[in-house]
Amino acid sequence: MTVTEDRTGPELDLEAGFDRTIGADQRVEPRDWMPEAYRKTLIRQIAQHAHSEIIGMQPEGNWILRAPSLRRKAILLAKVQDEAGHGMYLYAAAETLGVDREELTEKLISSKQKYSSIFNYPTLSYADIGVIGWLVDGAAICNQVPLCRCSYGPYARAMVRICKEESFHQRQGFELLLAMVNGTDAQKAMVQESVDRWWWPSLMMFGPPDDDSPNSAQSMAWGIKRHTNDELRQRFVDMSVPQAAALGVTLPDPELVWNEDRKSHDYGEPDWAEFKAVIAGSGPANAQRVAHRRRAHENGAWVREAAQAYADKQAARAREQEVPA
Ligand code: BYC
Repeated sequence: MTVTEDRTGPELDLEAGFDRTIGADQRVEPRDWMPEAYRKTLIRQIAQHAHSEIIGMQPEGNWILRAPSLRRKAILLAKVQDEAGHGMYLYAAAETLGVDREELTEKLISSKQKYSSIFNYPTLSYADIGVIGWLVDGAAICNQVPLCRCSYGPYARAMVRICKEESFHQRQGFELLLAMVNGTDAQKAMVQESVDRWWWPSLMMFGPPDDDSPNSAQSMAWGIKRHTNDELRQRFVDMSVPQAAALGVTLPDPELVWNEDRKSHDYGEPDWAEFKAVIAGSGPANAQRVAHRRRAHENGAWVREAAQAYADKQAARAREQEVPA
């Protein structure tokens, strides 16, 4: 249902109903009335999330043909396919808010909508496959588990399945790294070099610091986000430190230290100027990622046209077979 922000008597009732749903921590469903700003915020976040899954296939897809064994290739193929599936669930969730997937794809390939900053960094070695699983999927899990309790039903339900798959992704990354750090000195060095490159961009996945996050307060009030960016970043740091120790790798932050008072780790400040540049389109791989996605979309035009022609033909046949009343 399309609504205007011009509030009349009945609309105030609708708004009170929406507020009650949020206040009682219940789910908002597609047919329920919702404020236009809530709908827009969800479309923005879910579309960015869907785009991230789809663009996120590229850095890892880059290594499918170079995976060192059949087993590693099968794992990587399955993971990249899962990411395509996540993108599909999320586009479907966005469509329940009244937008069309085609329209969202257009916005992605014309850079009018964002996707996660992390996928604008290149995958330079096979260790990156392990580190993406460990750190990038690990960060995604920290960020996304609370989204299973998001106030918008279709997004929350999509996240339940996505999170189950993400946790496998994280484990396969850690398992790959464990094999590499127990391998040759060259393999160990490859893992450390990769961790050095991905640590800071992984911290940036959680978004800007809370005092520079324009959307957090409203999204938290609406129950879309359940924790602030800094809270989740802290959770990720605390989770990663013992895992790094288990792998025998060093996290590239000289300020990283346990703080007994806070019962958490203190850590250094990510380079927020770099983050801003990456989300503004000037990261190392932005142009390549978007161009690749645009090309894939254009190359797929004939498939969409063929599917449409087939659907039209089926519909025409069904009409012909209809017995007149
Ligand atoms: N990258 O007010 P803020 C995956 C933007 S896929 C780019 O804090 P919000 C995976 C933000 O959009 C992982 N942009 O925003 C896939 C906003 O700009 P606009 C994707 C970012 O929405 C394949 C502005 O900065 N995960 O895991 O309250 C393989 C101000 O920020 C980023 C999701 O999408 C960023 N990192 O909070 C492996 C999770 N951070 O839109 C793994 C769902 C911020 O106003 N999304 N921006 O122009 C969220 O949880 C939230 O949207 C965010 C940002 C925490 C990301």
